[in-house]
Amino acid sequence: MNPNKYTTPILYSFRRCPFAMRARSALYFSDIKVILREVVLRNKPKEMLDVSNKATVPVLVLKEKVIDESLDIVIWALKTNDKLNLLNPYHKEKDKIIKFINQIDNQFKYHLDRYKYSSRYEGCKSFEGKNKHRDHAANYITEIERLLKKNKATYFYDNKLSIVDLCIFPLIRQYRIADKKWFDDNTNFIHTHKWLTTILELDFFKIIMKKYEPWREASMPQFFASNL
Ligand SMILES: N[C@@H](CCC(=O)N[C@@H](CS)C(=O)NCC(=O)O)C(=O)O
Repeated sequence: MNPNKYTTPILYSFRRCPFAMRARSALYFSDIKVILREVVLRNKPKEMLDVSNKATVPVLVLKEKVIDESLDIVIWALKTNDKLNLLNPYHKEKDKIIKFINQIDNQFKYHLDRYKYSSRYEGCKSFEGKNKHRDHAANYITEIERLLKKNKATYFYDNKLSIVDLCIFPLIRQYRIADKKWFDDNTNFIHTHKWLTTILELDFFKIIMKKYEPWREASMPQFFASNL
């Protein structure tokens, strides 16, 4: 059965999910309009689970296929239309940048979750304590700091916005939000702070963070597009 009866792609999304934020960022920069279905994570729609048994957002439903990994959505969108050449580092150093993004998505995110949502992990065997996980995650920020400092840059690659910035900023933003004062006062994070602030002040950020009502089967389509 065709999972999408519309000609417009459908994006199952969750506003604050860093992976969905990265997908919406790429869709924004590729000028791809989608029908956005805001998901309540504890009550995921059957329509989404029917097309992807991973049960995570984001999920992009095209006429011909379903893409249910955020990085794949980013790459698909930018390959479709990349007027700003955001894929430049991917074309030039694919393995290196995918490895870097994967590290943030996995190792960094592991500690981020235990720092930001520490109460969920109290009593778990592998839980080392909120601040220990904060400090483990900080090692990745140190690496980000080193890269930005080394290149004397605001952005990661060629000092221009790219897939690397779009993919990792939502996770670093979450890390800051866990304790803004601690992050902002940390003199070891000066370049990362500037980088994050610069990104959050770009026009696209307001658009990708627009609020949508949770989707129900009877809902009228709500659209997400760069010009909305
Ligand atoms: N590797 C996936 C991870 C996506 C992910 O973990 N999304 C979270 C929300 S941020 C989710 O849907 N979790 C399922 C749940 O909370 O039930 C991707 O990059 O798309």
